[in-house]
Amino acid sequence: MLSSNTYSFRSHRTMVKAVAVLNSSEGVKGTINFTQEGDGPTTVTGSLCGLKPGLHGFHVHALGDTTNGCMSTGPHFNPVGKEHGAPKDENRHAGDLGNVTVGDDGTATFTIIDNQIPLTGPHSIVGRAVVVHADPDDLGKGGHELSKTTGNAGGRVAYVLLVCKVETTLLHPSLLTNAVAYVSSLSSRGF
Ligand SMILES: [Cu+2]
Ligand SMILES: [Zn+2]
Repeated sequence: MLSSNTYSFRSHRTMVKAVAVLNSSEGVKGTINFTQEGDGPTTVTGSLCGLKPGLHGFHVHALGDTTNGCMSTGPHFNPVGKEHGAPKDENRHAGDLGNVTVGDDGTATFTIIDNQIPLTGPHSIVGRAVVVHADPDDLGKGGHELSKTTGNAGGRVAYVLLVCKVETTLLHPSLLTNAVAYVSSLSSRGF
């Protein structure tokens, strides 16, 4: 007989994806994809164009409200009441993703892997806004009066909502092994 322990089909992980499409009156365009597997980190991959070369502050802001353009997206997403900081800092807003680097051709492609921007649960960033700023984020260390709240990253040049959340259930690799074992056990018994 097959034991339920040996052929457990309970283990699976959920893959959640979200996409943000940037479009601004200043001509900034781009697409940013977010992927999270299970309760692991979120991988952010993006490409942007139409920005001036150099560093640009890149954050998740708290509100998905764009009735007043970038300004109504609220402050940096900060569900646990911390100060502004760098992505690797212990003391940072969840929405602090640092800077994106734009090349001389005005484009940027980047990958960010981060533990504080889940796509599910109470601190999910889905439905909030992604904002690209005119200036570099000083990561809380610039000594400016705005360093500890916004990184003094200047105007908000583009924003988007995180939309189109898609969940798919991934088969855990061990399931495949179990399935193969199950099939071979059937055939060995003459099925
Ligand atoms: Cu911002
Ligand atoms: Zn911040």
